[in-house]
Amino acid sequence: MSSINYSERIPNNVDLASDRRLQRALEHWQPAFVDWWHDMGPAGSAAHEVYLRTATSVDRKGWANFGYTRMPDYRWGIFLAEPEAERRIGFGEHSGKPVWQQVPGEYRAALRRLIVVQGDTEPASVEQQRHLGQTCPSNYDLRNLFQINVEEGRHLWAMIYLLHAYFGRDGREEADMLLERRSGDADRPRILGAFNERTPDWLALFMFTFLTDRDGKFQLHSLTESAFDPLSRTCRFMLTEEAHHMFVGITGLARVVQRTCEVMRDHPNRQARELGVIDLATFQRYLNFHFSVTLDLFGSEVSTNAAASYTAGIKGRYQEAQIEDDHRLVDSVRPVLRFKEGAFVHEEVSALGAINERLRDDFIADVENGIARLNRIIRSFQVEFELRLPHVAFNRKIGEFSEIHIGPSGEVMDAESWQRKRYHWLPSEEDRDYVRSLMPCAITEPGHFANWIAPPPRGIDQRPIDFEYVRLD
Ligand code: BYC
Ligand code: FE
Ligand code: FE
Repeated sequence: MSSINYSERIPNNVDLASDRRLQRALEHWQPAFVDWWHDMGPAGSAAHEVYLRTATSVDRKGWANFGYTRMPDYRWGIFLAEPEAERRIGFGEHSGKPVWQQVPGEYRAALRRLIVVQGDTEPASVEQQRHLGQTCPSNYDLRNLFQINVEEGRHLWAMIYLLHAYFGRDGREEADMLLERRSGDADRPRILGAFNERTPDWLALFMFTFLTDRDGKFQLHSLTESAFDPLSRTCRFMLTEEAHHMFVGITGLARVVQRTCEVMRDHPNRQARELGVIDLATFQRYLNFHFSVTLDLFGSEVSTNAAASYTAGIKGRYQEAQIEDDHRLVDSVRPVLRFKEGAFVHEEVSALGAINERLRDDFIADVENGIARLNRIIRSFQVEFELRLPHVAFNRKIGEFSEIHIGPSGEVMDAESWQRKRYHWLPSEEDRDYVRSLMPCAITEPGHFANWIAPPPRGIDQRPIDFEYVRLD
């Protein structure tokens, strides 16, 4: 069961061949996916041979498989983690009953919506990152970008499979629409805010993979808890891919910080920008931006959608089984930060309503670990600067704080003052132009790195840093 059959047109470990109708439907969708990849996938990359990892099975050993592939030939497929014998529902009103192998009619619409929202983010991120190959800081980084892109493409396949296999005709229609929306498009945008923002440069990419892919981690974790077992198994396998995306994010940011600090140490009387590296103030503004748009991805602080999903058993909490409570939460409360009559207050609300907020808190704690790591690097160079996450209410577009104006330290202000200060806190066009000016072209010669980023401590798959990870045409 765990090994993946690559001799089929659509590699899979779900015995697709035994369901001809489904197989035909997916084979019908496949060319549209390939067209989408051609139009919206990494620009100008079709002839490159990329040292990619491809899953051969869904257990740990299955990841050891690296080799050169042209991306259009990548074998996107359908891989579910092994079923867990006798798995039971771990939360909500059906707690303790066996998990579902089919979608219960009453939850069909809600489940489909979650799967569509999840699926929509995957191609969106590929679209957002489409041009970054043309300004990569090294051959090594180019390979990592492409690895992420093909895996996000596969994450789309993961959701498409569920839509086709379990949601009939409306599932197929949703699957088609997932290839029709476009990140940032005025008429047919992607569903969630952050996925319509641009990822115009590599600092933005590392912020995105550090923060927004980490939203992916937490959302996928809560979907692995789902009573709908095929969704749980799909997400469990996706999480093994996600780890690399976040690795690219945190190590990318660490290398940027390291390089800036090295250069500042060596030239104590000069400005970072004169020296062609990213100044930490700009770095902080990028962090403020990406953190705040990613917080929005968790939805409203108090959400009836989230309460209903939890009660139904379709979306749980992060590491549900390790939480010590009744896993039903009918009578539980939780303090949530709200804005009432001009001030922040902690208010007790029903724990069910605060499910999104809880996941956001888990996410923030995880992000804090990464920030601490970056600050340790800064301190090791004795540079006077401390990166800080902005206040949760800063620059929010969704939820409790979307209508108010709050500075990064939580200061309450009017709209006009906020607008005046905006570019102290968020990247300005000038900041973005400066960052882009550091990245005029792709650096692809193995072992060479742009001036603004330190080389990684080690290569991929135990290869040397100057290994030719991408063979250009
Ligand atoms: N932008 O009760 P509310 C990833 C909508 S990332 C626009 O506040 P709910 C990846 C919401 O849809 C993980 N709209 O929130 C990372 C609802 O609209 P409807 C992606 C938003 O429903 C990097 C209304 O506001 N996966 O995988 O509890 C690269 C009120 O909703 C936003 C998931 O998100 C927003 N930010 O929670 C590649 C998991 N926020 O339905 C990939 C699946 C809310 O009333 N999705 N709205 O028209 C979910 O669990 C939930 O849909 C959300 C929202 C957590 C997103
Ligand atoms: Fe993904
Ligand atoms: Fe990802």
